[in-house]
Amino acid sequence: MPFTLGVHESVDLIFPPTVLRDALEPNADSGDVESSDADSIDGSEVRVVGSGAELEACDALVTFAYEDAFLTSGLSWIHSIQAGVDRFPFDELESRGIRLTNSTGIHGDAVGETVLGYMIQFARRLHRYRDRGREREWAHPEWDEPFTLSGESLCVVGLGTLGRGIAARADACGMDVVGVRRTPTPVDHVREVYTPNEIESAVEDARFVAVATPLTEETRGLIGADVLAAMPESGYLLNVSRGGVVDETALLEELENDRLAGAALDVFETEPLPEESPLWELDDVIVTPHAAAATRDYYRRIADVVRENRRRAVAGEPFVNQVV
Ligand code: NDP
Ligand code: 7N6
Repeated sequence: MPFTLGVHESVDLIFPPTVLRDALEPNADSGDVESSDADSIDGSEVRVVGSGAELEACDALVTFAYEDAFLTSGLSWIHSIQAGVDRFPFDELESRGIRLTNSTGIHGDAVGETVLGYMIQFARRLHRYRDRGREREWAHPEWDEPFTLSGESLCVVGLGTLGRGIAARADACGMDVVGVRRTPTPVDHVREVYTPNEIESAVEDARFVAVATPLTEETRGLIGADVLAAMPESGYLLNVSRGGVVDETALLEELENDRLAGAALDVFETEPLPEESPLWELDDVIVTPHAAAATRDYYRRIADVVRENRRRAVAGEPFVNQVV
């Protein structure tokens, strides 16, 4: 059955749409494919599309953005190049019979390394040397500021692809790792798994709390004033999930009143983080621009998931990573 797959131009925020289109060619690895906007594959096509009438020629769409036009273009399947699909209208998609798949499963190493990097920066004070180096300032830290990760504690909230990637790396550094998720079954590299109603106990001894849940009705504001207050004053909050999972106002208040040592934030209530946000100015806050998962191999990992689901779509088999 011929199958036309659109690669939406919005993926350009993460990688050029043409590299994904080319990677979805059957003989992409041989490098002998001449690129064009609509290459033929076994009677099927992959083409880069915008949001206009060209969408109507597609059976399925791979996209970064969500747009209402996707609902009325005759698509049967939408693939999000993000794991987080909180911006998609699940009910609308379901009622129109449009299936939605996401990209969970591909980010464990990149985000795991980013979070490990945050913890190393804070422990070894690397972010401060970088700041001071800009002023050509040769300044030692206070004697009791630097520490090592070994023997320190980490609480990972959300123990899926991201959370496990973080936990494995922390464990390898000799950290004591606990975690939180709704299903309280054991997880490799995690000493104890708490449920969300026990979250304050889970964070009370944690030098670092890493947030890695999806944004859902249950997790919106999950890390609020109470949870932040339950953390030790020497604690650092690390958020790589979605801005809405953490109460940013409460976090700022804790940081400005020295009731938390610092934070590393990849995601924010408003993105890009507004220029006037005080978070930019704080010495012990690391801001990364929603880039914790960035890697030049991103498109290849997306291509693997999409290729498999395209095969399943044509064969009438159930999808992997199906959300709706
Ligand atoms: P997974 O689905 O693999 O894991 C989600 C985890 O969260 C599961 O362990 C789940 O366990 C847990 N969880 C769900 N609800 C709750 C809750 N109420 N309280 C505690 N834990 C909960 O997703 P990923 O790890 O792939 O991604 C997680 C999210 O991270 C994405 O949805 C996305 O928003 C964000 N993300 C951000 C990236 C970035 O670039 N910064 C990159 C990739 C993802 P259980 O069901 O047992 O509760
Ligand atoms: C693209 C970010 C997700 O949810 O937000 C992330 O997967 C991906 C680099």
